[in-house]
Amino acid sequence: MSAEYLKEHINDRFSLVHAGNGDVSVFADDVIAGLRSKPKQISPKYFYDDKGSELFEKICTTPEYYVTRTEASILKEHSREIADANSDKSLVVELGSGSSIKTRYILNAFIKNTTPVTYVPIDVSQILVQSGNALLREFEGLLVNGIIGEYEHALEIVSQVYKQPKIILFLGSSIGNFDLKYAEEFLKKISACTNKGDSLLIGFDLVKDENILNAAYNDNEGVTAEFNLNLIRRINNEFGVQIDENNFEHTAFFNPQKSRIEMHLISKCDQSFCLNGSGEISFRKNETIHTENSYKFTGEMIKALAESAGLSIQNSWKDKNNYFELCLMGK
Ligand code: AVI
Repeated sequence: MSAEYLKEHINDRFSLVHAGNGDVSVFADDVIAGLRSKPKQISPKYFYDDKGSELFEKICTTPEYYVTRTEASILKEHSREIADANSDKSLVVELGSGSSIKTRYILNAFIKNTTPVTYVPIDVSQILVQSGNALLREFEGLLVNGIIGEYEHALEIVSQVYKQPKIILFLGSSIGNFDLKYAEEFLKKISACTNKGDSLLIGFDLVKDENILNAAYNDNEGVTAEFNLNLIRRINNEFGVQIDENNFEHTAFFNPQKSRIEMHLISKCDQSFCLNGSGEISFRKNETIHTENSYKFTGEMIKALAESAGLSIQNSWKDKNNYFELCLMGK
């Protein structure tokens, strides 16, 4: 493992690697560049500071956000079959593990086939520490080797460190937050990190009734709005400024031409501020910061994506409403 990665030994069954990225200066440069671009935009990866990760977990429990519970129902029903199709593997890597709640179905099924199972959760947030400890209390036959950092760096570490057969999980339709070109590139990166016989289990949120989609990103309790507005709070914290978050409003809507939910922060008034001597950044009333896309997939889109990365779909499962599809891919 290269020296830039700092390994922390938590206990005999739990270690953490800090991939040494995601520093404040990268955030600052990206935010300034994004707010200077036209239209203004900030990458959704910046939602996930500790507060943002907590809010995302809360979104997953809102009645409108069907994504998590639907995928969980598929995992609950098919984890045994997935583990049996991968009975040669005792290494489970997960990109964007968060609280690892849904992953429990998979870990449980793998541990029934073989122990110990090594679980490598990858996340940008410290949430990993808490969720890793909780998993260790629950599963005796588990070792946790977490990686805190961004996906690309973490995949490099996975390639360097782990040579045994593995299954990589990329759940929650997180692939939908990449633009389609980058989704292809990213699948290629995952593919490059796999050997023949390795598997990728990946979730895709499917195109459906627009009302259901729009409600999922505009929950009544306002958790998604708070998640979106947390970006302003993060900018305030990390730049030491005081932009009034009440001057922005959350909006999210399905764009059928692009097959995606778009999330924006709308400026409620003309306003301007400076960030780190960036010069003035100004907003007209109703101008927006585009903060997230969440693509919704068709079977054709999934197939094309897999093919472009040189992966084949070995099996796939949907829920009874056809809201979500979980695909097992391999080389
Ligand atoms: C993480 N990701 C798949 C979520 C989504 O549905 O695109 C993020 C999210 N944004 C608003 N609500 C949930």
